[in-house]
Amino acid sequence: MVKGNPFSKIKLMPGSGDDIFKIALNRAKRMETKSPVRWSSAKRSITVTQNYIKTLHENIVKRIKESIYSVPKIDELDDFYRELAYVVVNMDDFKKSMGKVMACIKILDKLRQEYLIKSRRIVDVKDAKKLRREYTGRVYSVVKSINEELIRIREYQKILKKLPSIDPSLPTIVIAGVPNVGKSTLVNAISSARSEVASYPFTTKKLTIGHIRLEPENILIQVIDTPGLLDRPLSERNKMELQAILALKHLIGIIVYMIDPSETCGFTINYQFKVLSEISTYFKDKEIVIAINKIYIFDNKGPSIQHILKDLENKSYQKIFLISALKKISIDYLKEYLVSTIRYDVLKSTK
Ligand SMILES: Nc1nc2c(ncn2[C@@H]2O[C@H](COP(=O)(O)OP(=O)(O)OP(=O)(O)O)[C@@H](O)[C@H]2O)c(=O)[nH]1
Ligand SMILES: [Mg+2]
Repeated sequence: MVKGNPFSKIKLMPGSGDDIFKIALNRAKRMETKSPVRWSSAKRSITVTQNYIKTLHENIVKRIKESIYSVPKIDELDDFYRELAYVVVNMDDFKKSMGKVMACIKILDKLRQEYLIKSRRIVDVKDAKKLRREYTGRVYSVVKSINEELIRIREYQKILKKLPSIDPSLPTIVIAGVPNVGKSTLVNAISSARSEVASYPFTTKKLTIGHIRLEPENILIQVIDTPGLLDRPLSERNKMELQAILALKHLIGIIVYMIDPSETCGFTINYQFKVLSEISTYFKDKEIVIAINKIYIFDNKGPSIQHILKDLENKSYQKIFLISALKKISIDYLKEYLVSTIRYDVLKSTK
């Protein structure tokens, strides 16, 4: 099974402390009417009050704990998601907020205990009502005191839930290149057509994710493109964007950098070389394969293919493929190379 975003199953914290309190209070109030009429007034008042205390407590605490426990332990996650989580969320603040909320749960537990004991001394209905009112007031003020934290936790949870669904345990081919160069078309051409779409932090563009299954070893390879990420010079990025992009290091098996020699993508060859050279610098230890795309519409207006090839050779890029992602020209060669390289790496590492 392909793993995805570990935060996707987070159960969001309710919108505010008031929301949690109101629902719990309604449930507790319903308990006020439930008690056998045969009992004496004092016994009935005690039972009603104890049920009220337990119900109010349980409905608040359960809802909050459920949400907090549904957040995976950040520091136990794989490098990719841990790093991304640290970039998109102020982790100190998040942890502090959760800590404060859990401390308040302890106070609520104590209050429950205290009022259950007090309730044993109830003598009549009036007494019982007074105690319930007092308990309710104290619970409300505790919940109110963590309102800001609850709201903040919910905001952070929402951000984490939105992280892309990528499986960091799979060998991954990352397709890079300037906008419109043909990245998504290539993902679809070399991997399962059933591509998923996910959003990555700091870009409004959607990533395409596909898979290739290798037989007979049953190795699954993930192929993703990088619109809004590896599509312009990294030196123009702010620190947070750069960190989010560099988190990709934890995934990458091979980078395929696509070049559009026809320049119909709207970017000159010079610019495309600039982006390539920055990716090469930032991802120094990764293999970069060059895919010169859209070859059949090349019309000699820009630099010739020979010229581009010479330039790439001078820059020591060795694996270069001339392809068309759209017309599926030489896609098999490119795919075969990528797949056999990854197969070799995987088999070598499991030996
Ligand atoms: N003529 C020609 N057009 C192609 C080829 N490959 C892709 N295209 C076209 O180029 C355009 C952009 O392709 P996409 O795959 O969307 O490019 P992209 O790199 O994913 O673009 P962004 O996601 O915006 O960064 C589309 O109209 C494709 O049909 C090709 O080999 N030849
Ligand atoms: Mg695309």
